[in-house]
Amino acid sequence: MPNAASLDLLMQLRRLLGEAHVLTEGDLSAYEQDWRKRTRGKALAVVRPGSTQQVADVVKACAQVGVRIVPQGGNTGLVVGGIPDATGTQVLLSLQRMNAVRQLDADNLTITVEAGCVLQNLQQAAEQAGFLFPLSLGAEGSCTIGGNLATNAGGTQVLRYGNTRELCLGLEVVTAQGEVMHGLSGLRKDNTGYDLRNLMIGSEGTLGIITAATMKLYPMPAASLTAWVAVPSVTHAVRLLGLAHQHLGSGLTGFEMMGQFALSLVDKHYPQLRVPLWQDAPYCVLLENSDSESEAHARARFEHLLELALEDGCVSDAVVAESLGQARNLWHIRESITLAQAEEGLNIKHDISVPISAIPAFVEATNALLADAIAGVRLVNFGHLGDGNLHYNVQAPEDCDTREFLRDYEDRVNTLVYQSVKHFGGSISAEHGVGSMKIDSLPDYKDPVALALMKQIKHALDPQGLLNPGRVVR
Ligand code: FAD
Ligand code: 2HG
Ligand code: ZN
Repeated sequence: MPNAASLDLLMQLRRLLGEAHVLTEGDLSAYEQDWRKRTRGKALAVVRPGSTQQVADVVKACAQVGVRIVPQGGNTGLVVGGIPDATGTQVLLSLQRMNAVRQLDADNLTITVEAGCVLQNLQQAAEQAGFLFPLSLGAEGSCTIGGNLATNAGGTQVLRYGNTRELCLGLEVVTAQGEVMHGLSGLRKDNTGYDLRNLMIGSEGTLGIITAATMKLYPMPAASLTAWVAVPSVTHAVRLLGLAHQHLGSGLTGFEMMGQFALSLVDKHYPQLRVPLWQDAPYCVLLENSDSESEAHARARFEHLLELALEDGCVSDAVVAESLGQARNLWHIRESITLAQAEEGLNIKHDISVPISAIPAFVEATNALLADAIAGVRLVNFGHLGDGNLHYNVQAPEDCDTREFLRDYEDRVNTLVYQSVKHFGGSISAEHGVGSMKIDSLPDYKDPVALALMKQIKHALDPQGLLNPGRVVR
C-alpha cells in the first residue's frame, strides 16, 4: 500500500504526464518481469514520458521525495537490470514512447534518434536513406537504442564496426538532478574535457537517463555474403578466424562460432529452420563478408578463403548462401539459439571474454571442470569468436528440475566459470552488463581501484542513489 508521500507523487506524475501514461493497475508484467522470466518486481508506477522535458520533470518530482527510478527500454536485458525490485516503491520509467527519428545528416553520416527508438526501426530508417546502421543483435525487433547504449551492447558486427559505444557520437541525458545534458553535436573530434558520453554509455541506467543519441552511419556495402562452415575444434575455428582476417581484411563483418549442442537445441525446437552441418562436427562457424565493389568480387574472395581453409584442414565442410533469403535463414538459425535455450528450460548464462588466443584452452579447461562438478551437465557454447566473447551457457542435465538445478548449482557454476575466466585474463561480462545478477561477483573480478573509482563516480553524479539502485555498484 503506497504511503501518503507516494500517493502525492503519483498525483503529481499524473498531472505532468497525463492519466494514461502513469500505470499502476492491470497487467504490468511486460515492465515488471525480466526477459528470462527469472525475476518479477513490483513498481510503484510505470511512467511513460513522451519528451525529454517530461523525463526531466519526472526525475525532479521523484528526487524531491527520494523515490528511486529504474529506466527501461525494450526490457530485453539478460542480467535483471531494467525491472523494479519487489518493494513496490520504485518508479519504472519506460522510454518506449520517445521513439522518433529526429534528424538524418547524410553529409555528416549521422542519425539522431530518441532513446526509445527500437533498433530495427533505426536500421530501417538508415537503410531507407541508403545507409547502414551496423548494430545487429537477436533482440533487435524489441530492444531500444537507449538500452543498447546503456548496456553498450555488442552483437554480431563488432569485429568490423565496434560495440554500441564506438557507434555513438553524442548523447542527450537527463541527470539524477533532473537537468538536461545536451550533447547531440555529432562531432567526430571534441577534446574539451572529460568524456561524459563514454561514461554514460555502459552505465546501465545508474548515472543518467539517456533520452536521445546521435549515431554513426556507414555506406551500405555493395554485397554481403554469408557462409556456414563445419570446423573440427575450437582451435581450428581460431585458425580460420586468422585466415579470414588475412584474406578478407575489413570485409570480414561477422564471425560467429556455435557448438554442436547449441545447434541441436535449435534443430529440436525449430526443425523448420533446417540447421546445416551440425551433426558432422563439434562446431560450426558463420562468416560474413561485406564488399564495397560487387557481388562477383565478394564471391571470388570468399571462395578463395574457403578453398584455403579446406586445404588447411581448419574447415571440414562449407556452404555459401546463394541468395539473400538463404543468408537470412543462416543468421536466423544463429539468432535462435537464445530462444531455443529458453524453450529447453531455465539456464545459467555467461557472456564472458578472454583473449582470442586463449579461447581454445579456456573451453577445454572449463568444460572439464564443469563435467567433473555436475554429472550430465549440458554446455551451450556459442558466440562472437571474432571478439573473444563466448556465451558459455550451462543447461541443466536432462530430466532435472531446472529451478532446483539453479538453486543448487548456479553460484557454484558461476564461481567455477568466473575463476577460469580470471585465470585466462578475461572479463565476466563482455556484453550483457552487470545488472543485479553480477553485482555481488564484481568485487572478486574487477580491479579494486577501478571499482572504488566507479563507486565515487556514482556517488558524485547521483548522491541520493536515485537511479537504478542495486545495479552495477552498491
Ligand atoms: P532494457 O532491457 O530495457 O534495459 C537494459 C539496461 O539499460 C537496464 O539497466 C536499464 O535500466 C538500462 N536502460 C534502458 N534504457 C535506458 C535509457 N534510455 N537510459 C538509461 N538507462 C537505460 N546483448 C548484446 O550485447 N549482444 C547481443 O548479441 C544480444 N543478443 C540478445 C538476443 C536476445 C534474444 C535477447 C533477449 C537479448 C540479447 N541481448 C544482447 C541483450 C539485450 O538485448 C541488450 O542488452 C539490449 O541492449 C537491451 O536493450 P533494451 O532496450 O531491451 O534495454
Ligand atoms: C547473443 O549473442 C546474445 O545471441 C544472447 O548475446 C546470448 O542467450 C545468450 O546467452
Ligand atoms: Zn552475444
